[in-house]
Amino acid sequence: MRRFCLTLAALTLIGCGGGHGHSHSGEGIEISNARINPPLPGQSTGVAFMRLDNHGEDDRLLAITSPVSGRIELHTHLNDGGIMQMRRVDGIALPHGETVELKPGGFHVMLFETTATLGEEAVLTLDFEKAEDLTVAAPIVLRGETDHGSHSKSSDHGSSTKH
Ligand SMILES: [Cu+2]
Repeated sequence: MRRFCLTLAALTLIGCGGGHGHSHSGEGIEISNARINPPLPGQSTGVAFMRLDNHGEDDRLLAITSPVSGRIELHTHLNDGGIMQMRRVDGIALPHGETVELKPGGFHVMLFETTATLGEEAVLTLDFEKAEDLTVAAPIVLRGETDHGSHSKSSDHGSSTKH
């Protein structure tokens, strides 16, 4: 590919993107292991986790929406003098080529007044600063359970699984 780029550059006087081998947002962001923990008994707030692999350019996860919650916030955990505190964040940085894990004790997704029901699935729609929105069907499982099934992979067609 290198020789082709040099030839093309010589012929047309345009570069080949600086030689980083980066492509643009086409390779995109991959979501895996998305899952939702339903509220504990007597509570109404659920929490979602997932893994994000950014194969595209530097980006940010800005927001998440879902039919099972009218208000979803992105949170992180901070260790404040030995006490773990949750803080809302405006977004989660997704650097090019890196994996960001939303997991217990770190970044997580809070679903307020959620109707998420154990054993069902809910669609999460992720809004990014640059990349196109992605939807993922997340199984609703008890805390500690994970789902390694292929159906939790990100897909533009995932929303068809939700009634
Ligand atoms: Cu939180």
